[in-house]
Amino acid sequence: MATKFSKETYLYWYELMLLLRRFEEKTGQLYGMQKIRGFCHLYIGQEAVAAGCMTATNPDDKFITAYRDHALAIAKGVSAKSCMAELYGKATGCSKGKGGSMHFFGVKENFFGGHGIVGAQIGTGAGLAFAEKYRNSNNVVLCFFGDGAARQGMLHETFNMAMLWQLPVVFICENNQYAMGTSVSRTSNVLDIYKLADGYDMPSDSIDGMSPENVHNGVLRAVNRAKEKGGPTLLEIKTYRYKGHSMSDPQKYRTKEELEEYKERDPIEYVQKVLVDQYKVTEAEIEVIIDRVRAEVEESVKFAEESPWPDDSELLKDVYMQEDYPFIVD
Ligand SMILES: Cc1ncc(C[n+]2csc(CCOP(=O)(O)OP(=O)(O)O)c2C)c(N)n1
Ligand SMILES: [Mg+2]
Repeated sequence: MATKFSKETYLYWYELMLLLRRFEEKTGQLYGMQKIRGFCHLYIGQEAVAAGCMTATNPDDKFITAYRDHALAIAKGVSAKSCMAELYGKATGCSKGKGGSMHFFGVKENFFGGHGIVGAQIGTGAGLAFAEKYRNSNNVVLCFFGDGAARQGMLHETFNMAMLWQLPVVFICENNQYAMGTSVSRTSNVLDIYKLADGYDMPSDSIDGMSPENVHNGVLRAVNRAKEKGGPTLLEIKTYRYKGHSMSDPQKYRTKEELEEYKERDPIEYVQKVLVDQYKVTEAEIEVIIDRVRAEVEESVKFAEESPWPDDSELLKDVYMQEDYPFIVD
């Protein structure tokens, strides 16, 4: 039976998803103005995944994802200001302006990136979970990757070890149906990605990613399993991105009708409707939230604009190659 969620939960989901959407829309605009450069992948359409994952986890639980990372970083509590500054390449960015769009990071917030190599974070995510188990903590790692990344060899080696060692990790495949322009059916005969878990006797589930309730319920089941020493779970969360893969994508691989079909199930509009129809939230109350989100995004841009560029002396800091790096010998 579906759990009934409180008004507070819907309000939280609404404000979070709206912030993620508005932040990404602003990012798209600023990219067009060349304030933001380089690679940039927007999360618009996938917000219900972030929302459901947040209410199903604790702040101490760790998230790790691929390059489509702005929204999950913000959801985890990395400030919109430091994220926008990172997009600008400024010193106040969450990766000191040296990571850019694909490499957001927030140690304090338990957000472990932001990874540009497709599938690489699957192994790293299991490594984080190994550390949690080794330290005897009760924390869980949510390891996100795309449908394209699910075809990488890294996934199979990681699933094997994660099951062998019963690591506290939830593998979340955000199946938005395309890897750049390549549809799921062009990459494998196995269209149900959750079935990849079967080869390792790993529990798995398929979840409707346009519904924050379904995401919450499915992720919570998997998180509880991990916390009760039941090991990993693979969740295939079916979602959709409204924008192109990155900033220049003619999107010839999909029809307008397909896009419109998903937009009709937009999670933000849906949650707003629940708030208004079921919880009698007034239009004025909704406006207050919209204004608060607008102000937060505007402040983030102001902060990024006014922040300094990284100093030249920063160039070799926090990277592997340092003069005093002890393992490098001639
Ligand atoms: C190892 C590797 N191969 C190829 C690429 C180029 N590349 C960047 S994104 C991408 C598609 C990945 O799609 P998916 O995993 O579905 O994630 P989505 O972009 O849909 O979030 C590819 C092939 C890369 N970054 N790394
Ligand atoms: Mg994809």
